[in-house]
Amino acid sequence: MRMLGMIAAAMLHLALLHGGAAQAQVLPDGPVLAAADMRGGQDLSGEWTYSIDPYRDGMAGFHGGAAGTGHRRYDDVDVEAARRADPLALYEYDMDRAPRATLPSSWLTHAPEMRHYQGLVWYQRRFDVAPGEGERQFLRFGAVNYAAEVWLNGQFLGRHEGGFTPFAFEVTGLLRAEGNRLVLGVDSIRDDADVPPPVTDWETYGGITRPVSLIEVPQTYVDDAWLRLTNDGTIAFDIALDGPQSAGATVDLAIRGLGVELRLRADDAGRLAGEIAAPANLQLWQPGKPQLYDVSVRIGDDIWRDRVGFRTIATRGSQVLLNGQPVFLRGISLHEEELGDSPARNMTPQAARALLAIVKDDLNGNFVRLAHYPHGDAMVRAADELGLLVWSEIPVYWRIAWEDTDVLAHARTMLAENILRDRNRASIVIWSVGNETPVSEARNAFMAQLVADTRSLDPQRLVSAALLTERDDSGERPMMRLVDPLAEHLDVLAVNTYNGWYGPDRPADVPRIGWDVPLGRPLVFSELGAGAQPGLFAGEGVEPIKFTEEYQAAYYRNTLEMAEGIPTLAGLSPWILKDFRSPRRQLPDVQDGWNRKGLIGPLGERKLAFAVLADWYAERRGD
Ligand code: GCB
Repeated sequence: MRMLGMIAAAMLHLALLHGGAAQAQVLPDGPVLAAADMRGGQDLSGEWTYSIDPYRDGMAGFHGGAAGTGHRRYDDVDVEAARRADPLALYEYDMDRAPRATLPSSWLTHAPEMRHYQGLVWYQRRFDVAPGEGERQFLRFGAVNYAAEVWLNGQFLGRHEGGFTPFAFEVTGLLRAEGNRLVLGVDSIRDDADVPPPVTDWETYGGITRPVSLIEVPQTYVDDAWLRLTNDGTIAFDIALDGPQSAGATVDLAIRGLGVELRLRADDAGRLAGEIAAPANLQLWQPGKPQLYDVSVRIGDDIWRDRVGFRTIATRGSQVLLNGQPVFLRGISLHEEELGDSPARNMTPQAARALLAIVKDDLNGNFVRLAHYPHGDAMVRAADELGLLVWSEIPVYWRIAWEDTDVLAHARTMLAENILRDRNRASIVIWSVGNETPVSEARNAFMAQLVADTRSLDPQRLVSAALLTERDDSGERPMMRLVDPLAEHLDVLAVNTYNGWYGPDRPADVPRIGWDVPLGRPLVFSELGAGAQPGLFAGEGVEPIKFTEEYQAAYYRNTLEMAEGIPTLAGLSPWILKDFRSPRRQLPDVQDGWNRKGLIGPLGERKLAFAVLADWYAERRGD
């Protein structure tokens, strides 16, 4: 079937995508470069040099003035040659001869002395390039944790804050054929005005943790494109061009395998939007058959590509509906930490698939909560391909400076960066705006703004947040109550529950605990969990103590029994698939810097509780 091109002003969705004052304020500066990972370009992974700078001498002098020449790691200078040329030249760094490290990776594994380093680290990468005549170039960073200042050939390009979302700078005209010098000052220190705040329950993993690439495009190119199936049965699209030929440009949109070939015309701002009836031969994306289609958008010489699945997500009463059918979310939570005894947040596509395959094939899952911040492109792509539903979250976690308008602006930008990167991923069904944030007026307003932003950037997906509950012991049995005013803004109610681990209950007390939650909407246990050191057993006839595998398994059996008594429960994502590094967790010989609530250990060792959950999910398989 071939569809004729159509684009009608009446169908414009631009108001949602780019219009409106509230919207403009949250959109990140600079290019979107949607599906940047599909554009190829020059991969700047590999060998970089680095130099620690705990006193930030490269940023400022010790009396507070400008940094001195001898400390400015970003200057475009061959330090060794400069020293030889001038006997009085004084340099106290040399990025060309500094220690080497292979990126992307957190710096924790660069050298033993970097394991607990927090602060500023300078990174340099030299590279040659043959820029195409008349082409534009962008440097794109998948993520730098936490803040990055970037220089190319001695010229400052800009700063980015927030360790989990991509950013890019245009560098057209700034490159030379040989020996480009790309320098980043990467600072892992966060303060109370950051998102997340300094205190969390995971390892910080400072550094350049996701790929860096040099992307080349024609003068006018497709900066953003978003396709999705709507609940009305149409495929809707929004496209944004950038460059001198954008206004009124002719654009070709194609979906291979569906016979969709549209010739469209951009408006004066280089944007276009519209919708077509979904072709009859469309295979819906679903966990049991994660069908993806090759999509392309062409303007002149630029071809934007992505692989997109089409599905709907909605709620009806207390059910979550995927493609109109109720689905129970058989999930598990994940941090962005690869298997191994010395992880470095080096989440390659293989590492991501290894974790997700355990969820899908062994745990009988269909859902992952990617906690507590946006995970890398590799992870969400793998979820699309393997067929796992995804909860995607921003690190609005615990104690945020709710009253600070700059913090709100920052959280909104991070949210927008995450949504703009991932709107084409069928796997993502829930955007979460935060985790365990204590109720207050300022917090309620902050979170409500994030919910509103989410809905305006993506009206189709479900919005949630992991909420705190209150415990009431005044009656016959303990009651957990959800009394958070944010609940009324959410499509999916989500709570974390740790009765039987934190608090007074034994695992056996848990099934009688009651839940008092607003009805008529799906409830998800976004967390439940207990720790166990892999291989630590209480043994026969002994009451298991905390951190034994038997205790964790009993906790799971009892908590699942409690869950069975909650009529609106639509799914769960227990805490957590794999033990993960956390500096809060220092019980010797048991934790040693690891949060032990994994169902598997760091190397993939399965604990007893793994089978408890896998069996429970097997009984609830529906896809
Ligand atoms: C929570 C947090 C999570 C922690 C977990 C724990 O409620 O959301 O980040 O790691 O509890 O292990 O205590």
